[in-house]
Amino acid sequence: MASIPVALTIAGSDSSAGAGIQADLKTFSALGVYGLTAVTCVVAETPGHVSKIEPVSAMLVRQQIEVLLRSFPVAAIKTGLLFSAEIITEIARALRDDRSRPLVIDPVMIATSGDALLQGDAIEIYERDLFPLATLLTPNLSEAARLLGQPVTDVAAMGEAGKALARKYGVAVLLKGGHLSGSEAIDLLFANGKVTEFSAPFSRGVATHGTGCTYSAAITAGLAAGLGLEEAIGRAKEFVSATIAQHYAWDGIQALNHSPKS
Ligand code: PXL
Repeated sequence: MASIPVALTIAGSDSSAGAGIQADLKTFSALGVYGLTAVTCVVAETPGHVSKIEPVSAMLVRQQIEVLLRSFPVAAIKTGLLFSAEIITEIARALRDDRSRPLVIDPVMIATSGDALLQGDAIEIYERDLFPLATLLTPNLSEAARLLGQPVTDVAAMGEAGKALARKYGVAVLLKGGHLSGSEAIDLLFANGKVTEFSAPFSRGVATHGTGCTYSAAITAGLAAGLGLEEAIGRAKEFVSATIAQHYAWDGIQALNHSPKS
C-alpha cells in the first residue's frame, strides 16, 4: 500500500496551464504530494492575455471542498483565484469548522498581464471571512498595496507593509518582492514577531505567468509533508526559481517548467 501526503488547492482553471489549479497540481506532483482540486472559475487565456472568465456556482465550489475533506486525509490547503465574494463566503463556511490543517491564502487579484481576476467587492469578504483562517498570506506587492491602500515600491517599504499586514490580519505574511527591480528577488516573511528574508537571483526577461500560484502551491506541498513554515518557504523559493530558470519556450510563447531538474 502506497501513501503520500495530500494537499487541496481551491483555485481557478488556467487554460494555458502555467498558473491556477494546473500549476498547483503540477507543483504538488513534482514535490511528492497528491493534489486535490476545487475549481472556482474557468479562465480562457494564454500567458499575457485573459480572454474570458466565468465562475463555477458558489454551492458547487463548497461541495467540491466538503466531499474531499470528508474522504481524504487532507494535510494542507491553499487558495488561489476565488473570483467573487459569494464564492469566498462559501469557501469560508466549508473551512471554518476544522482549522486543524495549514491554510495558505494567495490573495490573487490581478493577472501578471494586468487583467483583473477578482471582483472588486470580494476583497472586503476576503478580509472578514477568509484571512482570519489563514496560516500564511502570500501577497505580491500590488496585492499588498491594494490591501493597505498605499503603494509598496522598495525593500524598506516592504518591511513596513509586511508588518502592517501581519498586524492588521493577525496572521503570518509572506510579502513577495519579485516585481521590484534588482538583481535579487526578495521576499520577507513576517511571523511570530520575526522577519525572515528569502532571496534568489532575479531572472530578467522571462515570462512569469504562474509564479505566484506555483510558489504558494510549493509552500503548501511542504506544509502537507510536515515541513515547518520557514523550511517550506525556503524550499518553495528554490523550486520556483528553478521553474523560471528552466522555463520552456516555443515560437513567441513561454511557460514555467514545473518539472525542473535540481
Ligand atoms: O497568476 C494568477 C492567476 C491565478 N489563477 C488563475 C489564473 C491566473 C492568471 O492568469 O488564470 C486561474
